[in-house]
Amino acid sequence: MRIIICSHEADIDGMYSASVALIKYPGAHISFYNYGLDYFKRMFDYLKGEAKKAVGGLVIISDLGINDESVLQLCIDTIRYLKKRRWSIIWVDHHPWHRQGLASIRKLIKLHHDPTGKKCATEIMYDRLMNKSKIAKQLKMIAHISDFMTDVKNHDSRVSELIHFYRNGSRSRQKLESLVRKASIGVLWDHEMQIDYIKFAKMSDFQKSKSLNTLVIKKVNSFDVAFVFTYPLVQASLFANEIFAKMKIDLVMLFNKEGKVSIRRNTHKISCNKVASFLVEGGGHEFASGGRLESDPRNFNACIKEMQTAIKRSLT
Ligand SMILES: [Mn+2]
Repeated sequence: MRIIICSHEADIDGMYSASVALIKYPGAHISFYNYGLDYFKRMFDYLKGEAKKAVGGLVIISDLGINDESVLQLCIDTIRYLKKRRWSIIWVDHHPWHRQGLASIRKLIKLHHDPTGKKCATEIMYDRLMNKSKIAKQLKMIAHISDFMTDVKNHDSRVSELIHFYRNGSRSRQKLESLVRKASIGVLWDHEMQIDYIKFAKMSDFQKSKSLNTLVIKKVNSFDVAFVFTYPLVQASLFANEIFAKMKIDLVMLFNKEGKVSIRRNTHKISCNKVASFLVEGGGHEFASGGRLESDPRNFNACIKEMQTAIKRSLT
């Protein structure tokens, strides 16, 4: 039987939740996606294509959620087609979902959704699929720390950085898949990753210092907010933590040349998710979220103004 794992390319949780699924189904095929209509379309087209080729199969979708109307119908059509071709679907996620979407999809498939903000996708995958495996247990603990940024001091961020590097480099798919496969057999780091990491570290240190030069601090209501332009190899969450460690900032908004925004907070008084909801395609969690800018990313002042407005609107 053909088994396909579709997971989120974004971070450790996306990778390790796929690894946990792979422990259960070692022969599975793996592919990675992200938020946005294009990615979901690509995923659903791929799945339909596979179901067309063969009757009977299993799809595991992980760490991705239906958060907008435009993907919902596509998703329902795909699920109906898969079921007609006698494929089963297991869907594991912890993101906030579009409400009707959640209700209608829940009726159709096995959906393990935990929106409490207490568990990451790898933990849900572990609970539901693989709670006897010691490797899976280790992976879910690492993913939790990385997702919720608890216990940061004991957290080895190199894997997160490497994922970021792979996503932005050549042979991206193969590199990510190899990381997932290695993790599924308990190899969390090896010589190949070490070589890649050294390459990455040199380039990203340079880009981090260039990014820091663009940092602007503004008062928004009573909060100190940092706005910073980030170069491609700068990983948003880790860089935000470095900024929080260096300066007294409540919120940081990072944006890149594609106009993509990442929002991270250092106070519980601001909801990142709410700020994001005032951006284009905004979404995410209370403590970490993202979206896109309408302004031209080359126009820093316009970008900062747009982000300031989003924060202000989130605070009323
Ligand atoms: Mn996740």
